[in-house]
Amino acid sequence: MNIDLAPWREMAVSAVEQSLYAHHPGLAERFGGRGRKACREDIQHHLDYLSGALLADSSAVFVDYAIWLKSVLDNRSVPSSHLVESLTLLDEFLCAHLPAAESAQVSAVISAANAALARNDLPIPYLHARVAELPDAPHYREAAVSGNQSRALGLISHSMQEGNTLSEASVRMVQPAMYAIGRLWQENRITVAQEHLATAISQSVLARAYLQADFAAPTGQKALLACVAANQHNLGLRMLADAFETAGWDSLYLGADVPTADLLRQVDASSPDLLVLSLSLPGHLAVARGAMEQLRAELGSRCPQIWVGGLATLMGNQVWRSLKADGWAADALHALEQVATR
Ligand code: B12
Repeated sequence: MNIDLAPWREMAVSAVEQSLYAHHPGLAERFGGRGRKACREDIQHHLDYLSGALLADSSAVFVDYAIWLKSVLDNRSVPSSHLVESLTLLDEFLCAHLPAAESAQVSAVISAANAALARNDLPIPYLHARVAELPDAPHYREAAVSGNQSRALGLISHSMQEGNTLSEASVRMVQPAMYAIGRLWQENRITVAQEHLATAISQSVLARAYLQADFAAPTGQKALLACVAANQHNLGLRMLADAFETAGWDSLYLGADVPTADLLRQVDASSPDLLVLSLSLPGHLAVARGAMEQLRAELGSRCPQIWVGGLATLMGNQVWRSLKADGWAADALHALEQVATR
C-alpha cells in the first residue's frame, strides 16, 4: 500500500519527541541537547523504515528493524525501554491524522513490531542464506577485520585455484564475511573503523581476484549498474558488475549513491540491455520505485529491463514485486543463473 507519510514527517517527529520528554522529564537532564537531537533522528528512522514496510506491503520489514534497533541499543547499554513507547506514540499520532484505511495499515505494522519486541523475538531470517558459505569464510572475516590483506587475498586466490569462480568466491566467502562483520558491529564487538577496514580490504581483494577470473566469450550485451540515491553500500554491486563481465557482458558500474536525474541521463546515453539497481535499507525502496517510475515515464520503449536487489529486498519475495521491477536476484550467483536463461 502506498501511504505517503512525508507530509506528516516534521509534525510527527515533534509530537513524539515532545510527548516522550513530557512523560520522562529526567531525559532532558540526563542527555541534554544531544539527546534531543538523537531522539528526533531515531523517530525519523522509524518513519523511514515504516514507509519502506508500507511500500513493500510487508510488516516483516518494520519488525526486523525494531528487533535490530533494540539489539543495537542493548549492546551499547542505551536503554531501549523508550522504543516501544516511541513507536506507540508514533502510531497514535499517525492514526489521528491519516484516513481510517491508512491508519489501520500503519497500526497493524507498528503493533506487529511492538508485539515482537514484547516477546523478545529473534531477527527474522533473510532470504540471503541461499548458498552455503565456503569453509574459509570465517578465516576471511578474521583476516579482513584484523587488517591482514595478504591473508584475505591468499584465501580468495586459493579458493579460485581450487576451482571456484570469481563469483563463487565472492558470494560464498566475502559476502557472508561482510554480513557477519555487520552483525559484529551491530553487537558492538567491533568498531566502525574495523568495519571500514574490512570493507576496504574486500574491495581491494575483489579487484585483484578479478585478474584471476575466467571470462565467457562476449555476448554483446550491456548492463548498467548503480546504487540508488542515498545507498552507500556498493560492494555487492561491484560483485554483480564483475559477475556480468565473467558471463561475457559489458558492465558499466556507477557505484554508490547515484542521483536519479543523473542515472536517467546515463541510461539514456548508454542504452544498456539491463539496468541493475541496488538498495540496502528499507528507506531505499521508495527511492528505487520513484527512479523506476521516472525512467519508464521519460524513456518509454527505450527504457531497459530493470532488476532490483540488495539487502532491502531480501526480506521476502513480495518486496521486489511490490516495487514493480522486471526482475530480482538474491545474490550475484543467482543473477548469473537468470542471465544464463535469458
Ligand atoms: C560495509 C557496510 C557499510 C559501509 C558501506 C561501504 C561500501 N563501500 O559498500 C558504510 C560505512 C558506508 C555503511 C553505512 C551504513 N550502514 Co552499513 N553495512 C555494511 C555491511 C557491514 C556490509 C555491506 C556489504 O558489503 N555486504 C556484502 C555484499 C556483498 O552484500 P549485498 O550488499 O547484500 O549484495 C549482494 C546481494 O544483496 C545482491 N545484490 C545487491 N545489489 C543487487 C542489485 C540487483 C539488481 C541484484 C539482482 C542483486 C543485488 O548481490 C550482491 C552480491 O551477491 C552491512 C552488513 C550486511 N548485512 O550487508 C551493513 C549494514 C547494511 N549497514 C547498516 C547500517 C545501519 C548502516 C548505516 C545506517 C549506519 C549509520 N548509522 O550511518 C549507514 C547507511 C548508509 C546508507 N545511507 O546507505 C545495517 C542495516 C540494518 C538494517 N536494519 O537495515 C547493516 C545490515 C549492519 C548491521 N548488521 O547492523 N555500511
